[in-house]
Amino acid sequence: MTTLAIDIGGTKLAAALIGHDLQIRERRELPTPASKTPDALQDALKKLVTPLQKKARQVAIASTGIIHEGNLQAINPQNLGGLLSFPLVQTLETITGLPGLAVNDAQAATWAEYHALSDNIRDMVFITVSTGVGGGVVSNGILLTGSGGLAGHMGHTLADPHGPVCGCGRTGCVEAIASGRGIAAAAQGRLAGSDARTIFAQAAAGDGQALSLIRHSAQTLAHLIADVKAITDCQRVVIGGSVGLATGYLTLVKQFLLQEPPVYHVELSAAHYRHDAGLLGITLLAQGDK
Ligand code: ADP
Ligand code: BMX
Ligand code: ZN
Repeated sequence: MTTLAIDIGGTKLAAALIGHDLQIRERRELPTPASKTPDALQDALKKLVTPLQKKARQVAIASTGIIHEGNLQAINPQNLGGLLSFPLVQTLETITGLPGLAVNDAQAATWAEYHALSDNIRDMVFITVSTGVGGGVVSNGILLTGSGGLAGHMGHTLADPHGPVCGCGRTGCVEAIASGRGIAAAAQGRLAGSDARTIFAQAAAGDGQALSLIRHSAQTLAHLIADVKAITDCQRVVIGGSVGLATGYLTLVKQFLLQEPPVYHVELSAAHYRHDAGLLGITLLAQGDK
């Protein structure tokens, strides 16, 4: 059965047709509209999926936000231009006329990445460093989603009590420091107003401030990984998202993790499915794979 898979992130929307063979066909991308009202997101989704929907039998949505009973509730509305909530499944079922399913983007990506690991790994954690910092946990082979969809939202654990205020309402969350938006928000002077992609390019060109912003993000992520190891005793942590997959970032995170006591060390790897982990994970979940 062909699935119309959709990945809704804070920066980009992606959609593709994916068959039982898990091959991605006709992948499309659009920028995520930054608007407080749901209409802009609805219009963008319609534009994204209309060319694909005729060939699909179901629609499967991996989305940023807490996803519960088919609805999106932002934990950090700033990542979506202030949008607080959105009826995901209802909207996409109406647009496409197909039956729908929705799961958090990082939880979905976790499921795909778990399947890419060897069979002897039963406990793993996936972290996306992207517009925000999202995550997912597989414990003894089971994907944790929580009773209300919140499980794995480790971007909102405390990194620095004196750190920046996070859009979720807490102060000093990992996300407020380490995410693409967090990196960009801390930029000053010549780099003020630049996005994370530009800051990485500046770091590659030798800019000192850009390098230190990226190092601060990577160090914050390494501290989170040590906490995650203490909580889950996972055998692997997989890193995804455009910041997480950016050249040199994972190497830095590994270096910072080695500065922690050995009990907190865990093998780190880059997402096998790169930027498509969310699309593939939600397809696996929609196919009933558990
Ligand atoms: P989404 O959050 O929509 O899933 P991404 O995973 O692409 O999207 O993450 C978006 C964030 O990654 C933005 O902050 C953007 O500036 C940053 N980014 C995009 N491309 C790169 C890159 N090549 N290197 C570093 N950062 C990047
Ligand atoms: C935020 C939160 C998570 C999401 C994570 C990564 C919102 C809108 N999103 O912590 O649900 O998994 O960002 O999202 O509150 P991304 O857009 O960076 O992929
Ligand atoms: Zn937060």
